[in-house]
Amino acid sequence: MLAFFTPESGGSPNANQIDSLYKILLAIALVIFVAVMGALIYALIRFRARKGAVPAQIRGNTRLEIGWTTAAAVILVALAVLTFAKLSSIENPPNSGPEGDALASDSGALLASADRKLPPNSKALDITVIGRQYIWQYVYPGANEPDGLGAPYSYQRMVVPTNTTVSLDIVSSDVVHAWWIPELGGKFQAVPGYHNYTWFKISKPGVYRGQCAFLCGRGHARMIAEVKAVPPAQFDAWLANQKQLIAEANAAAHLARAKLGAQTGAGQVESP
Ligand SMILES: [Cu+2]
Repeated sequence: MLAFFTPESGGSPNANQIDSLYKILLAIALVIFVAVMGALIYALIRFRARKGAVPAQIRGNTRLEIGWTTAAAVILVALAVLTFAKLSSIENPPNSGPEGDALASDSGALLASADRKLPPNSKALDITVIGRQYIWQYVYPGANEPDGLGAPYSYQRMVVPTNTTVSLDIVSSDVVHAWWIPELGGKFQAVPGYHNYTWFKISKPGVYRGQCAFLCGRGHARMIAEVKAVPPAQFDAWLANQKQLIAEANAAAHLARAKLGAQTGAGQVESP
């Protein structure tokens, strides 16, 4: 029941921290709500209008006013302290587990950016998330050409290893989209010409679902996203297979292009 009123969590430590912070604030707010409403209802009933009765005419109460101003300020300060105490574990990723560390690469120097938060040992699996009308593309490390081409990628479903800190670089190739897998943490916009960063670290294998959370056009509702966490060994096998499938598809496209060129006599069709 409580889960219905609070953020989704359970997939990644940052999502769990957001959830617990929300629950603490909710509890404090509930206590205040019940106290204020209780006092109001009590006053309504206890001092309701009666025939001939003249209500007490009270003009100000310095002690009471100082009291409620101070109490409100103390509550605000407490909430701020609590939020800042939790903030670091929401923004800063932890290190990968031992098996995940093998898959993470040292991205400290390569990806130096004030906005991108890296784990203490600066090793993470870096995945670029590209929003486009109307599908998500995920580009993995492993480009085999200097221009960055040849990197393995996937669409819609992102496969990641468990116990590995995954660092996301979120971009867009057309309009504004928003990346959001609720159980893995907060929502981040994919804005053309701009980079947004977030991270997650999944401990148990499973599928975590979400979808584009920013109206991006007529196909927006179909722009779903999925993160599938698998044990590191299985991830390695998936990535190798993905590379092979892409290479095969590229070879087939080359062949088809050459054939088409020969048929139409357009021998000057450029190969990419
Ligand atoms: Cu959208």
